[in-house]
Amino acid sequence: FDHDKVFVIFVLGGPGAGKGTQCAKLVQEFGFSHLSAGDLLRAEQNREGSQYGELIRQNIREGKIVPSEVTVGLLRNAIAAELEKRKENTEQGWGDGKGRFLVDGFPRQMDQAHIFDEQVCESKFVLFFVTSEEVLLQRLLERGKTSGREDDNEESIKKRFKTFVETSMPVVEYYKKHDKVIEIDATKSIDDVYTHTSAAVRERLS
Ligand code: UP5
Ligand code: MG
Repeated sequence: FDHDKVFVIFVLGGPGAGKGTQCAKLVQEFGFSHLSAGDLLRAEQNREGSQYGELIRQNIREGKIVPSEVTVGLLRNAIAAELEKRKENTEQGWGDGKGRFLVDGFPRQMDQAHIFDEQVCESKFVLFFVTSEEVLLQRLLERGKTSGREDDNEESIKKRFKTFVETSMPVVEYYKKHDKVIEIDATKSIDDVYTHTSAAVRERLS
């Protein structure tokens, strides 16, 4: 990877904190490319001929972390594809060829953070959405009525919470030590949360 061409913001927070929702709004305002690690894994799970389908399905249902090489590989490919598009654009005479990415729901285990740093780039900063487990549970159960996601049921949700606390919070703590974390209260309405998100991002970019 050409490090000058990639700019990455990590978006973290518990299951249902609103990472995907806030990223969609950031895309509209700032023109970032949004890469959800969970979405990439679900797409790979359903891709015909994937050797990882069953492995991904089992881990997601159990709220466990899919082996890091798989997820980093998917992210690398997605970033490379986007950069290729940008390069073509610059050849046509527009854009600066840079890719600005929101990497959503990743890294959620310490080894992933190190692998990504080495193989792709260091993130500029981390957005971290926080609210209570009660709020998260309500949101996910509500979404589960229509999402079709195999992990939006009470049993899987509890397991996702456990993994988040035990495995993913240490990643957030690590980035806090490096002064990279912008913590945002994700309890209020989507628009209220976005007011803070947007202001925080604008400040960091300026
Ligand atoms: N909603 C959102 N914001 C709201 C607000 N402010 N007020 C009221 N409602 C709000 O939102 C969730 C729901 O809440 C939606 O219905 C939304 O309308 C509503 P969403 O924006 O989807 O939240 P998000 O944080 O993105 O929740 P998600 O369920 O996607 O988070 P997870 O982190 O659990 O899921 P993800 O897809 O990232 O990962 C799924 C699984 O993949 C993991 O459990 C793991 O098994 C696997 N995985 C890996 O193994 N490795 C990885 O690197 C990543 C994932
Ligand atoms: Mg999501």
